[in-house]
Amino acid sequence: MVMAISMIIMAFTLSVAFSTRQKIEIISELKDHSQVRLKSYSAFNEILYNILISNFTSTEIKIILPDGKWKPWNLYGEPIVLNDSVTVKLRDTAGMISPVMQPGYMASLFSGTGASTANVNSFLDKLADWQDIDDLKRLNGAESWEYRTTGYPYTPRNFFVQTIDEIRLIKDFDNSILDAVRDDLTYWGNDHINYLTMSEKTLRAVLKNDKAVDSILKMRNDHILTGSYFTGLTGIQRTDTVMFAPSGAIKMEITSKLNAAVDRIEAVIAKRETQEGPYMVFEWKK
Ligand SMILES: [Ca+2]
Repeated sequence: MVMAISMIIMAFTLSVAFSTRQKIEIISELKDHSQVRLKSYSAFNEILYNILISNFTSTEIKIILPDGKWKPWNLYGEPIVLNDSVTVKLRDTAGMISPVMQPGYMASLFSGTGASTANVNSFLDKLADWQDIDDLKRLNGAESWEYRTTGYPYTPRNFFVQTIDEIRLIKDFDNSILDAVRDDLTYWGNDHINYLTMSEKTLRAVLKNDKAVDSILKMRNDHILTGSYFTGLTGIQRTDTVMFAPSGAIKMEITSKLNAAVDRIEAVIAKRETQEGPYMVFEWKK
């Protein structure tokens, strides 16, 4: 009898201890989650502040430190370690490729993934048909008839794509091609491009000159890359659409981690004053 009672008491004590331990684990996990969220938002504010008050070089933001010295934050997507738990990637959107403004460069990026020339050309025709207002099919294109007769539940928009991922809706499109270059595409197309803030992948795809790209990357790493050096290496001159300066529309990707908790913010911020405030938020993804 005594034995049975002490067994019951032991089982009860064990179960209380187990559920308490579980509760403590859940509470500490929740605490981690709210802390990483806080860290992401605080990083967002710090970056926004720095974008608004700092000077831009051709490839970087110069962050002024309290002692008057400065440190560079690159605008071509190399990870920047903000503190123990937060890493940030900043991209000048002028160094990214827009499917609306630079479809040819997007095709070069696609070719860089190993897509065949025939596939890329066929995609370009279909993209053009998707966006042009008429219903006249290009050589390798597709208009409403081609979509309807092959079982697609929709037809082309006949207007510019509204997001990058809308490209996935284009007839016969291979999603893995877009996945491979998604980070280098932007919807916030600029009227000018800045080669100096392109990623290595984009530079190799659009310049098709590995030797020049190697020199560009080396100079950029040494913080000495300028427009004139770039022109010297590639022959590409500054024009109305080619500028060797960031656009002021900056994409930021913030990742905060604490133990198993992860929080991400992705946003495109433009350094552009309106009546409502000193900046604009073009895109916000949490
Ligand atoms: Ca069309």
